[in-house]
Amino acid sequence: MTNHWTDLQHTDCALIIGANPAENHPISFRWLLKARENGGKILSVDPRFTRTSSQADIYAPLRSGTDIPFIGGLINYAIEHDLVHKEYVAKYTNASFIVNEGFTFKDGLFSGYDPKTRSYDMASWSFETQEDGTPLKDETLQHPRSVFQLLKKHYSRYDVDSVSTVTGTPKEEYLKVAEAYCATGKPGKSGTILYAMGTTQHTVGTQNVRSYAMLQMLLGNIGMPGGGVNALRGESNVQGSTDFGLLFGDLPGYLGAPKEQPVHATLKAYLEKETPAAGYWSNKPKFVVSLLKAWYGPNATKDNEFCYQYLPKGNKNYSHIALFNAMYKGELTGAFLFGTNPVVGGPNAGKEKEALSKLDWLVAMDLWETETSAFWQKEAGSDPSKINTEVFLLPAASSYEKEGTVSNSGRWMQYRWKAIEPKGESKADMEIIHMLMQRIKGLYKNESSPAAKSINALYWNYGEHDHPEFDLVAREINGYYTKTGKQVENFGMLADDGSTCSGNWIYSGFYPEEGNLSKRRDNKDNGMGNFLNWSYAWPMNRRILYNRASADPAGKPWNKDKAVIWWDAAAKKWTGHDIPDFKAVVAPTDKGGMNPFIMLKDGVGGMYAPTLNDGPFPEHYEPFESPVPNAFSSQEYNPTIKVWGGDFNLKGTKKQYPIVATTYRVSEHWQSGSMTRNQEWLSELAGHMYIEMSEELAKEKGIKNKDQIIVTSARGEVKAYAMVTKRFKPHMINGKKVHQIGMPWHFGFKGYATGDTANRLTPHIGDANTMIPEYKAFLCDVRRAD
Ligand SMILES: Nc1nc2c(c(=O)[nH]1)N[C@H]1C(S)=C(S)[C@@H](COP(=O)(O)OP(=O)(O)OC[C@H]3O[C@@H](n4cnc5c(=O)[nH]c(N)nc54)[C@H](O)[C@@H]3O)O[C@H]1N2
Ligand SMILES: Nc1nc2c(c(=O)[nH]1)N[C@H]1C(S)=C(S)[C@@H](COP(=O)(O)OP(=O)(O)OC[C@H]3O[C@@H](n4cnc5c(=O)[nH]c(N)nc54)[C@H](O)[C@@H]3O)O[C@H]1N2
Ligand SMILES: [Mo]
Repeated sequence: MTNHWTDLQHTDCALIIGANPAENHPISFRWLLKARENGGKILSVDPRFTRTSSQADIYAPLRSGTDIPFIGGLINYAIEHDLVHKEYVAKYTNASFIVNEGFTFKDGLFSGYDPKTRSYDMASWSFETQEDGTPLKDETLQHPRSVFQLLKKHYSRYDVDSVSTVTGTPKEEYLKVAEAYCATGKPGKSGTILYAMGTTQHTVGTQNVRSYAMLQMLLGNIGMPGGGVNALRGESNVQGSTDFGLLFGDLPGYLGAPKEQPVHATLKAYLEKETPAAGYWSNKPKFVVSLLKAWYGPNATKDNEFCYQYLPKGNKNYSHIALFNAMYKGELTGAFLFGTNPVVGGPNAGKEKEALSKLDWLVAMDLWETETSAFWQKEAGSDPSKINTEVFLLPAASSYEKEGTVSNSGRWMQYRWKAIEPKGESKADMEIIHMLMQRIKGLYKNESSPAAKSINALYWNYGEHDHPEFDLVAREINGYYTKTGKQVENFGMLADDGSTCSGNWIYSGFYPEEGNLSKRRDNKDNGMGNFLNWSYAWPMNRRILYNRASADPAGKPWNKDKAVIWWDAAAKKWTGHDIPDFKAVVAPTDKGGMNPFIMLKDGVGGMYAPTLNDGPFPEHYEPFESPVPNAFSSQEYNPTIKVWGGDFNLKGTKKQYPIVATTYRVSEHWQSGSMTRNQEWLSELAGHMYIEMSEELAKEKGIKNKDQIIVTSARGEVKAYAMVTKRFKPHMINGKKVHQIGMPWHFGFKGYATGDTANRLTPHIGDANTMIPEYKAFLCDVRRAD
């Protein structure tokens, strides 16, 4: 989230698209309902009428996989109706930048496309530059090659009629959303966009999010209280885990992992290649060297490149989809699963289960025996006599049985005290890893192979025995001065000469000498719902990112009732209810004083993003499997997604599978269900796998409510109960009726509430930038079971 939960109360309009927070993020509604008490509106855009929709002022349905036309249409509407916040756009975004002549867009393709590699050469997407290397600008936004004019042209194709025939959203509903939301373009008004998996789990997931960011910038909504682009994060600590490098291409703190290539061959070369000349990332060497010092301690010296060579430098794609493809081909020997259940949660789960049987060994750390650690059992439909995988199950302690921190969607890092002792032999994950590492170090102690060297160099100083000290890890994450051992104040103090260490620069500041700030619980409101002494928010305890943009170029809030920070001319500093984006003494007239987007090289928001794999502007492509041709171009699906062939990747045709399907969550269950289907009372509340469908489709197929039905896709089939409901309605797409069904993905064969796994149906295909699977839009067919 650019903003945070309590901040939602300040919104004039909440556009909830691709999320169902009433069920999946219920606390949000406490603040959304408060916003409504203050006159704010709630909009819900979802293929099905959800519990969120039931609380909304306006509900608009859309066909799964058509968010870009939906938002592209709003961008067009805002421009056409002159609702754009012009000063904000001209000053705080790259809309004024001039794009090179070589940039073109034709029939769904941007310039530089190579069909053989299914990728772009991005050279022609760059900006024209002035002599000093900075982009050429036209702040009147009139230049035909200014980002603004190119954007206007691009989205002029997304007029209301075209949009409505592709999305299936009735025109009347669409216009209601457009009018309500685009009204937030008025200076001083703020609208928030709340999104989650309905947005991201698509082959165009990243561009879906981009389209939200662009709309928000056009309307001047980023940096404002009650504004922003707000990802409602999923698992309790998924924000923390991405911050700490869980994504395969990242080291902690979003530092890109080095690759096996000449430009990354040495630390010096890596830093030269990866450090931009301007913007906050120009400090990257300080963060990288401090990270290496945290990991390798005194063994990391200037002379040995701070142990840089011990970092793995992989060139492969290590995403979930790629790993399971490799496993299926027999390229992996073993796997460690730390709290994950892919036999229920993975795309094309039937095949992922098969892939597990190609392993020699599998270690699962979990609270329960799950469908995954039991994949070889008869109950799973497997023949144990034919499976050679040796499975180890290490019992893990639950979140209540250990201490640690959890970072919520609003970036608040909150410490949690241990409530009870772990049951039986179960142990905290950190303890398991610590014990493993002690043993591994013992085994390699006297060896000198390259692998042994890197293990021996690792500075594992978290306690001598089998019990690691949480506090030592926490202190190292913040970082300290290597000479004195004193905690650094924040990441501003980190250095690239080995005199500081920090396990994750973005969190540096949470644990200064005075103590662990994630333990703070002072609920005094510092104004505008920013509780600055409650826990710690990264970066620098800042609660609203890009908050500089809540004030006009001179530093005066766009709206005095929505003031977050402002320039106090007499005191010569920024002041207010939050921590400003840059040093408080940088005046609006100083260099950088008008640049709210400090992480970006140019200091302004990227209305145009010449760095994404699938293009600088979001463009509509149909999902990998779609019931209709693409009405906007002859590119059927995203031309830059990686399509692995083979039987892991079967693709259904619209002839055989004419119905759109989507998957989602319910309040009563959590994820793959291990946590909830093992609880009797929750199992009782939602005990069976079911499929939601419209009355119209049920009638066509001769299906009645509660009938047993079979849903098939190119990957497999599931049996379930029919839930015939008014929540789904057929979409009218280009004058043709298209049906959509939906189903929860929580079920499996373990626990009390069992049922067929929805993911037997889903495709093994992912987004062009992140590889997140396309769980939200695929094709299927439905019939009665008898
Ligand atoms: N009770 C409960 N709460 C949870 C979870 C849980 O399992 N149970 N899981 C947690 C996790 S890990 C996550 S990631 C979050 C996920 O939170 P959400 O994203 O809210 O979860 P979903 O229910 O998967 O999807 C949200 C909505 O997207 C809609 N949708 C489907 N296709 C599209 C589309 O193409 N466009 C649009 N605009 N909408 C579409 C679905 O109908 C659904 O209502 O929830 C978290 N909270
Ligand atoms: N079709 C479809 N599939 C989806 C999605 C969808 O919307 N549709 N959503 C996707 C999303 S957003 C997500 S996040 C993934 C989730 O996929 P998974 O992460 O595989 O699913 P979870 O059920 O959250 O698995 C967590 C496991 O961790 C265990 N666990 C809980 N606490 C601890 C702990 O402290 N330590 C350890 N070691 N284990 C613990 C639980 O018992 C459980 O078995 O699923 C994805 N799959
Ligand atoms: Mo998630």
